[in-house]
Amino acid sequence: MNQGGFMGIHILHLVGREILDSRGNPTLEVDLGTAKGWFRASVPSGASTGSHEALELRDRESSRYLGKGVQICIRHIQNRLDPAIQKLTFSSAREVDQWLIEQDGSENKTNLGGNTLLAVSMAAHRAFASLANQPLFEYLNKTYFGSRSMTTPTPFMNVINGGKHADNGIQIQEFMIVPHFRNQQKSVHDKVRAGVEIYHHLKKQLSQAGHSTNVGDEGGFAPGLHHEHEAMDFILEAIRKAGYQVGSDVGLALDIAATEFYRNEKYFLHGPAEPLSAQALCEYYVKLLDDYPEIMSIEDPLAEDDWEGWRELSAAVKSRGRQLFLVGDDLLVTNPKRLNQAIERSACNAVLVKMNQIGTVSETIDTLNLALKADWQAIISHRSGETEDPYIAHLVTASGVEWLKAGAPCRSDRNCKYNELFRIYGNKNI
Ligand code: 2PG
Ligand code: MG
Repeated sequence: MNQGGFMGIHILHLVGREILDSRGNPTLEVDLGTAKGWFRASVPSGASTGSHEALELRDRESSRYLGKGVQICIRHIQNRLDPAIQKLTFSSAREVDQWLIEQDGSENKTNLGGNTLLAVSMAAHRAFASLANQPLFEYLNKTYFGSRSMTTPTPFMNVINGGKHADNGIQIQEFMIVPHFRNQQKSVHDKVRAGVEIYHHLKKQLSQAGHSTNVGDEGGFAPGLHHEHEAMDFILEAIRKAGYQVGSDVGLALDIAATEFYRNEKYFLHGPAEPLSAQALCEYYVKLLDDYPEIMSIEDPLAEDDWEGWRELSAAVKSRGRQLFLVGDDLLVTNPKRLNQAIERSACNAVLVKMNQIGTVSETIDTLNLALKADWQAIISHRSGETEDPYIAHLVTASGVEWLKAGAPCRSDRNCKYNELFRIYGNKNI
């Protein structure tokens, strides 16, 4: 950055405010003021968070929003960041991120909070995009991805919720449909449409079978099913009923979120009566993959620090020649150090990318680029607690990555991401 430099952006103001996320919890929104106008961004919040994520700073005052207020972030913005930033001019959004990281000065954003830093970082990128007269996706693409060519995004839509995102007794957190249309050229509109049609068929079937069609945190249904097979069978039937081919048109993806049921080196996938060792759990997955060949992706099948379990599953899948995305979410927390470790140990082959796990836009993209360089798959992801900010639709477009995990096509906190894709891709039918 340069003091009073001639090029770049002079940030005149930073204003933080508390808004509500999709779960009715407070979260942070920032307005960043420049001579060109105001730029706004808000941050999401997870429920099944990895312990290695950047710190999400909250007030912890139980008398206010049950301790979840973010007034402390607002004070950091008002008292520390805003007065300091007004003296500076930045020539790139990455410079703003570097400055934010220095202001925090900790390994895991524990001083100012990953949520504080991310909100400012996101807004700063919007400001720089505007300065360049570019939509956000184009600015991110040119700045960070060497103008890597676009790929039509394919949604991972979470249509049945369990685990921490629902109260229905299923341990697996997410059952997703992936309308990838492997052998056909389809637009993003067609892909999202397929997901919507399957979602509505699923609702009809669940209802006809006497199940609740109430939805969980990410808009997927949360029926009181007893076993994961039941959930998958309902979904496969819905895909067929909607007129799509299971496997070649639409695949299945699971987020096990296994850290949530891991205690004392045992996995309680099927409740307290059936503790499973990592090895037994891996055998279970191998059988599941045989029984359901349409599963194309499994996220967090093992706990966040069970490196040996991950390596074992990865080797078992590879030795069977099974094509599968083994996705690290809580394991990797969008952190380049953990990603490098996973690459060295062959722990998995895909990374879930969540901006608030690491705390700035440029660091998020550095991790993503590291994964792409290692020929890994990457999935750009929302959080279970979301806002109406459709930022991730721009990030997935900019990166040229195909996969966007953004929840069921239900509730505006999820649909705003799909709607933004419709705007970005317009009538281009790409
Ligand atoms: C996940 C996410 C998003 P959360 O585990 O992948 O689906 O959930 O935001 O609660 O961590
Ligand atoms: Mg996950």
